[in-house]
Amino acid sequence: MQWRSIVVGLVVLRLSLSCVLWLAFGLGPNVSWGFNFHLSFNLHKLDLLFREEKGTESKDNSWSQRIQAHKYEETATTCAKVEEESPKRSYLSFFDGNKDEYVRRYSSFPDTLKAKMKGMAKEMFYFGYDNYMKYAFPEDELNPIDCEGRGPDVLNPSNININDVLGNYSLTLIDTLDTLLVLGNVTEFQRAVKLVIDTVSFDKDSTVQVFEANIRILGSLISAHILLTDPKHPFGNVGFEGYDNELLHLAHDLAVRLLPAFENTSTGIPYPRVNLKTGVPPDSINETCTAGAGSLLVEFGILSRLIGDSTFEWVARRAVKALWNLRSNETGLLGNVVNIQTGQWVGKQSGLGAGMDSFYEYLLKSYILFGEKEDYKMFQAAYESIQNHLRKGRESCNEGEGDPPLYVNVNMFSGEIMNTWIDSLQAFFPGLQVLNGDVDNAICLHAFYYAIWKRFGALPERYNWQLQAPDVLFYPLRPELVESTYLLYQVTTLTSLRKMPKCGYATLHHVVDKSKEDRMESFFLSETCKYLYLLFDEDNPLHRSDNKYIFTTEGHVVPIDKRFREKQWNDLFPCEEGALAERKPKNPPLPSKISLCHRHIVSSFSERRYTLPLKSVYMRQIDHMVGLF
Ligand code: DMJ
Repeated sequence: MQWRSIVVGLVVLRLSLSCVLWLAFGLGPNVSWGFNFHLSFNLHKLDLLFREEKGTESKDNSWSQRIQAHKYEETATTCAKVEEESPKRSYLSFFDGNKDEYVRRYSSFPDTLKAKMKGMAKEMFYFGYDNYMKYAFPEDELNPIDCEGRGPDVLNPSNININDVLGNYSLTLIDTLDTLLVLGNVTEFQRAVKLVIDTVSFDKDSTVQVFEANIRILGSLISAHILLTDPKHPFGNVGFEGYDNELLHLAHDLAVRLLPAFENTSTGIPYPRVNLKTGVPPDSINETCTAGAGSLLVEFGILSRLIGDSTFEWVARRAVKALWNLRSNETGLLGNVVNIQTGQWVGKQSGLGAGMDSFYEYLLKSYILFGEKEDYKMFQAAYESIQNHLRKGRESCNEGEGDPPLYVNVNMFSGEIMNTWIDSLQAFFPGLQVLNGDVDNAICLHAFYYAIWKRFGALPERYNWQLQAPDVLFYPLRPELVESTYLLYQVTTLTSLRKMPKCGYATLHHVVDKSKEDRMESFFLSETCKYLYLLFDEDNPLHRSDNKYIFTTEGHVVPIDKRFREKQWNDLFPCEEGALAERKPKNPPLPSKISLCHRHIVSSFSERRYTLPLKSVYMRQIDHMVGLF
């Protein structure tokens, strides 16, 4: 609708002028992307200012202090208590005499800089991609320090860190296909597609994780196939003569090879791994994580609807439903590891990061894509349990007193806090909150992760919020923070990605001493670079209001298309009881608050009177809380 576009346009304009880059410029002392910003940021001075202004000390009633006092006494640090600022201080004006460092730092983002960032994101992608093609293809990954290819670790089958992901199927090339289109490189996209068609086979003696093969390979193949054949031609006419649905056939072939994971399981929850030639290995464990088993529906569902065979969607849905039925009656929460035969929870930790993240993500994204109301009901119930049991801190992100909101890891049955770390995978959650229309909570959680980024110039795999220190130190170039940033329609820079050895970008082994590992995971090109580029490419076809797309959990672009909302079969779930067996209306509307990947901003944003998405005082509090000053 016209009026809607105008409102959205105005909101976006306002954001880009005034709210925007509390992210981009807040790079802290560790980071710079090859150039210096004029704004100097004297943390010591700011700290003094903060102390003077606030009287600084926290009250005893904060949840984090209670934990510190009772359980983890080795930590002396406290979370600063924030009092309400007077309106005069709260609604800092853009023109308010440069008194506030945060406003000065984050309130503008020149077009020239944006263009420069866009160019750098592109360069970064091509440095990794070209070198992968030069030194590593047809192997799965590039070792960016030795400039060599890497395939499965055949000498050590128990090396699941590598073997879960690398299947001897040119992983990086496949995972990267749609990023080439997002960057506007149709020629290379077509060349890459032809290479995949000509060289890739899944008839391999590789034992891979079902989840990883699904999100990185299957998801990319169907995304590239859809974009190739999309009659709307969002990226121009990218199809080529002679294309005969080969990518779809490859996707189907792979999915068939994954199906044994869903057999001989008494719960319907799949085995975690399959051998692409022989099926489930005889010595397979009976345990899987919730995200691994419950995040297959987007790719499997699209495949089913593309080829008119309900099998794939059916097994994926059955797994989701089985997991869902095992949630705690008390808290409504799920654990992170489950036995697929007994349905017993082996891991009772409930959080938003590793082992659980994309389970929640796919409940909502499945609904957005397929319009099955049951998916949305599950998502809403899960979200409510998360807010009730995982979320700590003050009630409102941008108002009131107390610690900033934070999502902790709790016991799924009792709701008690199990540890004091959060992981870097959880940084995706603000993006999901945006899709769910909960922008306020998204802002605070994003700000927390961003503060950690500022401190280390990367996200440590695990950060201990009580000790204000990383628990697990590596950073494998993950996309989650930039993904959320993109979905918050902000612009940022992930400056520390300048970990450029000889021929690619290397995993940071240690976020403090910045030592590196010789590995560049495929999601760096498929997700991290893609989201970075999109942040700065305002004119990208994906941002046109007539184009509605969603990103899979691996960042693959999929159109929200009527044809995915129309089933070609009558009884999708003949064996399911209850809600999943219900006949659904054909095209239920999207929830009104959902913001898809083109630039729709929830309207309450435009009503705000302050210039930054998060008041300076709260940003300062978060920075203080992660030990930035
Ligand atoms: C990606 O492979 C996907 O985003 C997945 O859902 C979990 N995270 C990794 C990258 O960190």
